[in-house]
Amino acid sequence: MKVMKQLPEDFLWGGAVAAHQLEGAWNVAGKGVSIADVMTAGSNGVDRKITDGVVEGEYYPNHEAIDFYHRYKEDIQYFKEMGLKVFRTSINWTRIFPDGDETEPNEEGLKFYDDLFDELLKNDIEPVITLCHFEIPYALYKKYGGFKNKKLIDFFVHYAETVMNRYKDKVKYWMTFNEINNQADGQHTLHTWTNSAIKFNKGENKEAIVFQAAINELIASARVVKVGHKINPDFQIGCMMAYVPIYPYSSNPADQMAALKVMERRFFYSDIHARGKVPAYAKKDWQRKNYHIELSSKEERILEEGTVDFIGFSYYMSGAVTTVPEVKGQEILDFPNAKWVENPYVNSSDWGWQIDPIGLRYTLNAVYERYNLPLFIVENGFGAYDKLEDNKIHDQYRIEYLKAHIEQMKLAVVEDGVELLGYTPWGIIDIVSFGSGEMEKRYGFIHVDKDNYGKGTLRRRRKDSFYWYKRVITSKGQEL
Ligand code: BGP
Repeated sequence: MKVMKQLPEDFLWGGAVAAHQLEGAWNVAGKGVSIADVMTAGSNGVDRKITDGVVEGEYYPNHEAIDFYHRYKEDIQYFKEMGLKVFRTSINWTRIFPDGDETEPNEEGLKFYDDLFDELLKNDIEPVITLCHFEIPYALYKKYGGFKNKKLIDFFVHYAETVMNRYKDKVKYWMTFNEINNQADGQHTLHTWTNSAIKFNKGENKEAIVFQAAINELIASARVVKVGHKINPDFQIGCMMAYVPIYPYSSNPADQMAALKVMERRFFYSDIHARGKVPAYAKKDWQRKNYHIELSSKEERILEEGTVDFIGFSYYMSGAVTTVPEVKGQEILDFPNAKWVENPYVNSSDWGWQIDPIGLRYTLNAVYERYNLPLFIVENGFGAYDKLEDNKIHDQYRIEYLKAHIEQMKLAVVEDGVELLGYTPWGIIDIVSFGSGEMEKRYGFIHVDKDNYGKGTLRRRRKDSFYWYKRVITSKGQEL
């Protein structure tokens, strides 16, 4: 047996973004409105909100974002200089089908991604594509109530089939729904504005509806896996999960059980994506709560036949839970006896995200053992305030974060035998933050001159992390 001493030669070093967070040009060339286009900024601790259509006088940071739509050629030169092998972005569904339910695609939108992918390939960078990264057409939310409606399955499959056919010789790695599990993750909220775009009716049980939407998305994803493999048998079609390992706060067996149960809420999605079956724990949960989730035997077969080729995931932090009454914490949805608590063994970012590099090795091991499929870290990074000094950004804190995570990633591959396709750190260039809508929560290795209020020249500057990552890639991960 070959013992791997370092990362494989063909390891996919890259960077990740999402269309709506960087492209801007939200209403040009026939593009429709997506839910991301009606989200206001959330600067200064105010949450983002979804408005009923675009309201005059509101500020929507994604409308211009960093204007990648017009500047991608320049940006790709930076990516090339850094040595990226892959670039993960998404296709903005509303550039292709403005309202989501049309039969004929918008040629101008298709042409944009043709040009973008050609430019990447010309510079030896392979595109890695997410089909839906929180960019559902707003019309599908308005007219159909989002993914709780089974009609969206056909719309999504038609969209996916259209772009997979069009780019079949340009894209090999695809992912269906970004962070599909963060809509019902067992934390304190239901993030229904992400991929499911659910419009609730009065009196509806929100949790049941979220599970229904999730099942519909999982069916859509499974159909896309099948369709994609027909279009090009070489396609690698994966899911995309947000993995946050949940540790028991203490060795109290009740804490162990609580952590396991909360984790099931996250695994539910990849259990279906990878194993093709609704897990027993979910069926029991639905039964107990009297939820009627529509899933026909034909659809069950679709789930079985459309399992994914790899597991893509984001990793930023870990969490901890306890049942110990004396320990203070935050309520967890659906788990009245357990609470989220601060883990005393890890530090937090300025946004309270618990920094835990060992958690990445733990996750790689746990997920690989659970599914035995190749893994792909498609997001990891450090959101921080950067300071421009003498035209430079000395972001040593970001380098430290990434270095510590890459070290653990290497251990998972070299020591533990995890099969890992690649690593694409999040927000390779500064973009609009999804959670806050702020520009000043920066992840990039390339700085973009723009502030939380939309002011700035959009000038790009290399940060210290740019030069550092370039060295990491050239040395194949040896020099950190
Ligand atoms: C993930 C999303 C991204 C992204 C990232 C960082 O949840 O897939 O779209 O933005 O997290 O989050 P934030 O921008 O809120 O810091």
